[in-house]
Order: sequence, then structure tokens, then C-alpha cells
Amino acid sequence: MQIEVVTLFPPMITGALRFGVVGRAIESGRLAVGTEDPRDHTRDVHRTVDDRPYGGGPGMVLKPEPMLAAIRAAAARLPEGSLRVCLSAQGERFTQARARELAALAGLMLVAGRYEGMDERVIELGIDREISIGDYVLSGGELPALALIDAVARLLPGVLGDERSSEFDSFSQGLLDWPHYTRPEVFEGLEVPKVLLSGNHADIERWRLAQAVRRTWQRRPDLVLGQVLPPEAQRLLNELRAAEADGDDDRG
Ligand code: 4GY
Repeated sequence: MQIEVVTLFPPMITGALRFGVVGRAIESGRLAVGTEDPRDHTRDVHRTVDDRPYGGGPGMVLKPEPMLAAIRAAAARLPEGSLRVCLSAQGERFTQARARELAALAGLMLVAGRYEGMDERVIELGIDREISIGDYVLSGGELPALALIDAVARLLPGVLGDERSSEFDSFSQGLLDWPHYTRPEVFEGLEVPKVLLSGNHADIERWRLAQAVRRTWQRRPDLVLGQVLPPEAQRLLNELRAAEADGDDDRG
């Protein structure tokens, strides 16, 4: 997959992508990430990318000409018809389902704004979709672009080993993760749950699913309400809710 990021701070992108799973995805050629700096598309001596907002008010707005020129330069390196996404708090929420959609594309452009944002006409002319990573305000689109690249990269074929399939991730099943433990067996007086030492893999799988269902129900009921769960997960959830209705408010 090829991704191009339009950003005033290319080293923020290239620097962060050198590490871990994403770094290896790039090294192995399964992912390629390029950058395009709108400042390289200015013509004045000061290389000006921002200007005052029409209508007044605080802050500056990204000038349209360098932004659109950078978007066009980045588009020329991507496969025809690649999706052009801008990161902003005004966008549709980024989810694991959207990560899966984007991971199926051959080419993707991510446009990161700064200041108060881009001139709306650049969005009209050069952007297909606006995506938000959550309801909080950041000072630029680079961190959201990195979050999106990370979530997408680990879904690309061959990026996670067989032993760490992304299919196995809790969120793929619509549930939060279960608790994890490693050695030692007792740490600061706290024991690893006995079932995990039992060697009974069927019991371990059942325990993990029960933990995932319980944590999701306790912490994020919105994730399971009105959603189809795998039958065993649904059965566990029904048990929890029945116990609650009986006045058993054990939150352990
Ligand atoms: N939240 N999710 C977000 C954001 C702020 C461009 C400068 C978010 O995606 N982006 O908070 N972006 C940026 C947007 C102009 C401020």
C-alpha cells in the first residue's frame, strides 16, 4: 500500500514511522509512505503558507494555493483514484471498521492541517473525506494521520506474523481486550489467574472471552448494546445482564 502525507512538518511523519511494527512494514516494502510539504509550493521569499481569516477573528488559515498544489503533487505519485483524506475534528469518527476499509486501498493521501485549518475551498476541490480520530482538539493533523497509518499498516497482509494475527485482536470481535500476564507467577503479592497456568486451552479460551465480555460490558456498554456478538460472547453477556437484574452488582 502507498500512503502520501501532505504536511508542513514531514519529519514528524517520517520520524515516527521508523519504529516497531510500522517501521518493519515499510522496511519489508509492504507499506510505502511519502510526504509533500506545502511550503515547497510557495512562490514568495517568505514561503508563506498562512493568511488572516476572512471575517476576522483570532488565528490564521492555511492559504489555498500551496495546499492544493501540494495535494496535486502528492496525487501524482499515487495510483489513479486513490482516496484523499483530511484529518479534522469535523470528520466522521475513525473506527476499526474504517481502518479495515482503508487497508483495502492501493493508495491513500492524508492531508494534515495546522493553524485554524484549511481554506474550505481546498476541501471542496481536493479532499474526498474528512476523518476525526476523536472528540478533542489537537494543534495539527499529523498525530491523527500517524494514528490512522498505524491502525491501517497492521492490517496489511504479512505485516503481523501468523502468531499475531489482527483477526485475533479483541476489537475485531467488537470487544475490549482481556487481561494479559507473564512471569513471574506472583508479582508484588498478586497472582496470575490459576486457569492460565492449567494448560487447558479450551478453559483458557473460555476465560479470556468471559473477561473480554465482562470488561466491555463494564467499561464500554455502548460497544455491545445493539450489536451482534459471536454466539458464545452473547451468551456470556446475557448471563452478566441477568445477574445484574437479580441485584448482583458484583463489578469484580
Ligand atoms: N481530533 N481528529 C483532529 C484534530 C486539529 C487541522 C489544525 C482530531 O482528527 N483531527 O483535532 N485536528 C487540527 C485540524 C487544523 C488543527
